[in-house]
Amino acid sequence: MWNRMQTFSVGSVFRTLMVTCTLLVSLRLPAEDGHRLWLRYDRIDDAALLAQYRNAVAAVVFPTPSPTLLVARNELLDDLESLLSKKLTSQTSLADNCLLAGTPSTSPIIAKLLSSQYPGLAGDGYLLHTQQTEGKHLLIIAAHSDIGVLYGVFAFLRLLQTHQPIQNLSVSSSPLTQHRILDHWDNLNRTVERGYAGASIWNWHLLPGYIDQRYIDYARANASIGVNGTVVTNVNANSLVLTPLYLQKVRALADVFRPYGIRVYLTAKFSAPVDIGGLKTADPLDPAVQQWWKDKCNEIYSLIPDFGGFLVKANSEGQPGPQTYGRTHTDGANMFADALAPHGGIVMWRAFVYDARPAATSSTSAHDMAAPDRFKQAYAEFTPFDGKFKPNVLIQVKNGPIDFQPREPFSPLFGAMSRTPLMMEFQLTQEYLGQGTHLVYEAPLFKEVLDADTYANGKGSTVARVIDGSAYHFPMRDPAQDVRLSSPLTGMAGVSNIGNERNWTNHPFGQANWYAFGRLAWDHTLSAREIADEWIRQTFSNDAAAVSTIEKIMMASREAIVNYMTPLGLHHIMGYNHHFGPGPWLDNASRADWNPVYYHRADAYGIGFDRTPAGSNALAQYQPQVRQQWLDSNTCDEKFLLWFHHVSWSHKMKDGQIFWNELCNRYQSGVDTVKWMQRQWQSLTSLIDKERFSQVSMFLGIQEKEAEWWRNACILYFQTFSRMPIPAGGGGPDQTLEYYKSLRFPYAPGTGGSL
Ligand code: GCV
Repeated sequence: MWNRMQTFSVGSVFRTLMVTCTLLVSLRLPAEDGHRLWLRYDRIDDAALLAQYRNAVAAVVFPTPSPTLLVARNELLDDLESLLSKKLTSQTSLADNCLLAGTPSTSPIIAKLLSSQYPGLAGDGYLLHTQQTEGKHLLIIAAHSDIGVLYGVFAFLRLLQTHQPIQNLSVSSSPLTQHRILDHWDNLNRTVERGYAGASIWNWHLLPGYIDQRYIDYARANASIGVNGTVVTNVNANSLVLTPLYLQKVRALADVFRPYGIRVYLTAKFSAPVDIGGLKTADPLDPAVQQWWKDKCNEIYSLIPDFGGFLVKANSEGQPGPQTYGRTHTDGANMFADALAPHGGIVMWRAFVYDARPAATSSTSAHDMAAPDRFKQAYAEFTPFDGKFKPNVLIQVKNGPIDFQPREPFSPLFGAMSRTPLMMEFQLTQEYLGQGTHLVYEAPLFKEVLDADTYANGKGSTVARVIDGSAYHFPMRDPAQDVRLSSPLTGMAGVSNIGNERNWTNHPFGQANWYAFGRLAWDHTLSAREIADEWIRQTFSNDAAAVSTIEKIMMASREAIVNYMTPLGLHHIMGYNHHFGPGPWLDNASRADWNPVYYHRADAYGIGFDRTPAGSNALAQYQPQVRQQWLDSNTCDEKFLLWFHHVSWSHKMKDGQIFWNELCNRYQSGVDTVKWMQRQWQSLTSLIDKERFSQVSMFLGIQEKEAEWWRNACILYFQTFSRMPIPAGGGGPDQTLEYYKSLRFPYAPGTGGSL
């Protein structure tokens, strides 16, 4: 060692010093690699506003008798320091222009304020309020619970980051759903099913000894948008996670997340008593099996006292379940419910079930167009059990009847289970929405579903009100009043789009979908545009041109992808298995309802799946008012046309065009919108940091090529049936149909090696 050190020359020491200094300097520069998400808290760049904010927060009083309040206070002080370039510490006595934060138990002023002026604020809701007390101007962040205070801190910081006035505040906000959960489809080997942002962020091999800083960053980001639960493992489950070795790892994550109000949930593989418990059966009515799950829950709660519960995919796509033993979904779900109930845990039982029979023994052959309509199966499986689930069971329903397509009508289950709490399942990861590279802002999709009227309990029974419980259980809720009545379970889940990429989601705009999910799970009355506006201001810039241009791009993006992939109600016509790219011609999957041809049904007459009484009659699963609005192909909202009708190629569309021309034009307009998005983005060169600007530019280039690919492949294929010319005006396909059919992607991401 000594000899080696002796060989250092003065020159090399100098060079080392230079490199170290350069590194230190560059580490201090605000890196825009996207890791900071919407939590950037850069110094307010408007001098007048900065002065105003500095005056408004001259002092802070923030007692911290709990880990959560400590996290909240540190968050507030650190972020104020960087936003205002002003160091504040928490003091004990009030001063003029003082920010006072806490709960009724930490401050008598807050106790009085909540009881006198905000009696309706409940649960984890928060309050931002200004008032004069003993001649002092106070800015109060308050809540009944500690986690509510943390939510309030983030809401206050959001006001500053988005340049809002804070002089006269009277804002109160309570979550409209209780369980706001990210579902990770992450495997224990760190692959992520349908993940396009690298490997899983959970480094199971190094847990519990090594706590990656990202776990803390993750918890903080989720808390900032109100997410309060995480299912850390894939619904295509692995029993191993329930073994003592792995439970220690799960415990370590739970310990990190706890101060941020985030509970950990696990996916439970139905066969676990056999896989790891040494039992011969997993029959939910077998007393030994029931006892095994009770013991397992006792073990889990002894390690993780606030464990959230289980998410279960049963009898779907090869997963075992109660039907494996001749039992029902209620038998299965209620068995878990009984084991979890003494500890306050919940069961999220998925309704994504479309024929439990394994493909090999299925009666539905690959070419069988008369095979049962997959659209109808979840309803058929679950409605007979309405009202029969234990009170700590939520049925988790995907937003549409098939599978997270660019556009789906809402799942009929939302209008058909009045005695069962239903939990929304959205997919943030873009399995069917351009995967890792397409800019698609999903809030318009989420809102379209949430705002759809199920008519389940009269007009106004929107999907959102079914989810938040108000459609059946409470009088119509006035969002302006913060009244939260006692309710059955409510919840919303988003299938995570997070991986170990430095910027979390690979595409910088994927972050917006994570953000929008959290904000809507908290308050589904927010509009997609409002959410985009606040996300852009926090993530990119408050510059007016930047905000308005990015907002326009985002708001146009979802309709664009519908148009260049699946316009006018087309669905499920993508590549087999990896779901990448177009594959409308595919017809050789092992079961009929995995084939695109089964869904579009193109023939010499026309195209589309007839779900009217003349066809599969899936429409009968909706309430009469909903059914009526989609029943007639001449009046059906054209965005759902092929979901419900087999229309002729010359069907007259509302704008007077024949269907074939409209279809081609829609494909072209999707491509045109992507080109427009590119031009808009290019106009932002000087307003966006170089790294993210060029990243998004490159992704938009890929998106343009793939949009053209979708258009070309689909139009050429459908033309073999319509036998009509492609209308003028659109770019023409530059390859043959055979070329598009020949493309193969054996290493497309997201299959996790498990498909
Ligand atoms: C986790 C679709 C996806 C599967 C996914 C499944 C589900 O079929 O392609 O990868 O499995 O939905 O939601 O369970």
